[in-house]
Amino acid sequence: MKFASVMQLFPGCEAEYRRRHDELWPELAEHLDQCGISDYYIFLEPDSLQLFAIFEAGDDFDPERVRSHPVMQRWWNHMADIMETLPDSNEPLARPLTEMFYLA
Ligand code: RM4
Repeated sequence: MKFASVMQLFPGCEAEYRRRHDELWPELAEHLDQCGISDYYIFLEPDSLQLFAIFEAGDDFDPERVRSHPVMQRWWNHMADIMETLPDSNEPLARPLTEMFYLA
């Protein structure tokens, strides 16, 4: 199934956000893969700077497994200066999206 959410980038950080993802740490890619995540896209809406993320994962997908790994924590610390995070941590604020339509 697909999992979609919206995150918020800070103004002027578009190029830096792309650069960091172009250099995604191999150990983070490995962790996401081991959590069953594939076909992971992030799109930017350039006016609002909203980041639309969507990926594929199995029905047994466990977000807590993604969240709790040290490499995920390190990546979120690394990204926290350029995107909106939760009040008490560096985890990005990711608002889940509801599927409204699908056409195969
Ligand atoms: C994003 C954000 C997400 C992460 C991706 C790889 O900017 O940190 O949580 O899954 O990077």
